[in-house]
Amino acid sequence: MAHKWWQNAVIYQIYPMSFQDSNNDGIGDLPGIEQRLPYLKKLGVDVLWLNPIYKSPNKDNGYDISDYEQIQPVYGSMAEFDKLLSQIHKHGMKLLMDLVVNHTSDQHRWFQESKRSKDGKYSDYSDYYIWRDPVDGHEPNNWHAAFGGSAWTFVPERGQYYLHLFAPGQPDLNWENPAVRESVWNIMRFWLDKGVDGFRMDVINLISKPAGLPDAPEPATYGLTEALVADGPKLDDYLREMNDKVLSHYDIMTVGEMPSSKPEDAINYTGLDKHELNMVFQFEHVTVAANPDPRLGKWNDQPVELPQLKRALSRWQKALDGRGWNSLYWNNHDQPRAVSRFATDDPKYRVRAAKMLGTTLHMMQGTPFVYEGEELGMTNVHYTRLDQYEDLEAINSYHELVDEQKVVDGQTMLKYLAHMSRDNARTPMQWDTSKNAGFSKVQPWFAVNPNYPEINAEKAVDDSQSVFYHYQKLIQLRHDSDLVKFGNYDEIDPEDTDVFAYRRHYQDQTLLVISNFTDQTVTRDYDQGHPTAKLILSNYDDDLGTELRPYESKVYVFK
Ligand code: TEU
Ligand code: CA
Repeated sequence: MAHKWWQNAVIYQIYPMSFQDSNNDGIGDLPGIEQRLPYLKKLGVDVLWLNPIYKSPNKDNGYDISDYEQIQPVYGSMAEFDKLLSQIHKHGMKLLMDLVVNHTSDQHRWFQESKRSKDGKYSDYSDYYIWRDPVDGHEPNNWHAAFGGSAWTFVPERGQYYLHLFAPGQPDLNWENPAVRESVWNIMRFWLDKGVDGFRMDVINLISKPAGLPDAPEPATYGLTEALVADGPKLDDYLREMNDKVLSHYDIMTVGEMPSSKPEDAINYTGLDKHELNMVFQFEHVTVAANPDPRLGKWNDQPVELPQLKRALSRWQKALDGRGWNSLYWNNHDQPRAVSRFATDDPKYRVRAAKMLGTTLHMMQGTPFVYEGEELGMTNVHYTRLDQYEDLEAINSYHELVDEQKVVDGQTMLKYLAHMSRDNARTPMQWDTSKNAGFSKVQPWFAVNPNYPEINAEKAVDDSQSVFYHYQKLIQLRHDSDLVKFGNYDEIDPEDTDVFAYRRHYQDQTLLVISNFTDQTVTRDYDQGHPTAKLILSNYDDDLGTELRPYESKVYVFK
């Protein structure tokens, strides 16, 4: 099977509103991204993925789109987008846009027309969304929405409920309607014909709903019952149609975000011989420490048990080897900062721990995604008050679980939010030690993490031992090595609670990756003393063989 360009690539995710403000309105923008292209080129990344930059009322920070073919004015004009795209290409990089088509904003003209009448006498958008009559005067089923409350909202003028798996301002599109699919194909062509290099597809495995919209089992977990809604009966058909009608006509890359997907689903949708998507974002390794009380869903402050984390990642490495292609990520705009969550942000160990996490992930098989600031070892903020949060998911969860349902007390919930909230990932990028970390000359839309004087890009680029240069080496290693890109995966001692170690084999070479996830010194002998073993990367500047120091992570090649 000929290799594809995206199997050699490393992707960098930019959260536009928090990346760089160029016109001092406190919000990141497209010219700001353009200013930072030299920094991204220096890091060595190949592709940039921008979170949504389309017109939006911003109820879910752009994941509620009101016009798919207009740039959100605060980010810039379409001309500034075209200039950014051409500059990205001039820098030898590519651009992925974020395709959010499971739902639109309720301010989209389609929804504004759809809600006016049941029989479509005003417009043919009446069945662009999922409308249902009340059942015994109530919601059609017991589904919870991801951001609190019921997944159904009643519209008196239409006399029906509409489905919204996320916020009421995010009505789900009715993908069973071929006109909806044609509208989506046209949106995709609009951006691809401008030269965009592909899409990250938001919750794309939720677009086909389970037949009959059955009730969720009780007790329902907090938030969206993703496992119930995901991977509906027509998903394959829709993805194949998308490929036939659009994707197969362009040399592009696609990654589908698939909450609660399983490896067999991913192989089905991304099989190297299939013609649907290229890879998926799965969630198994970022949901290993769910709260024992299902009523609390993702909200917890449990430390991650290493064997559970290893089991999740190894399962996907083994399952997709030779049959599909993994995306590799620790972080994104929905997840807390990796170094705080999976290792430690204690200043004594933070840099080593961030490098250790980078090595552990980037030496696996798949396409790595680096989230803005991860290459600096940026950390969680450790919020202590509810008024510090901006994300509707955090705020709604607090009010529903503490004030309404009284499932948990306020102090405990604040600890859970501090550990898991998406806000941790959305603080402005930390560029330098100037006011607001060089992100903006005015008060930013969201407070900068107070540790920016110690953690910022300017300091990192001036320090050859920084996390930045470690990520630069990891990216270079991937570009140069077929062993890293295409080797298979063999985990060593899955039950080891302190060390994550694995081998990769390709042709006559073997890679050995050893990571100590603890702040203790441990001893492990995986034959790293073998005469043909050559140390090619480490987060320490010497090698004590079988002795692994706190958060020590090293890579050997065996000829
Ligand atoms: O996230 C989908 C998704 O899985 C999230 O609901 C995730 O489960 C949750 O954020 C974990 O806390 C996508 C986008 O990445 C997210 O930013 C949007 O809010 C969501 O879809 C709706 O578009
Ligand atoms: Ca701005």
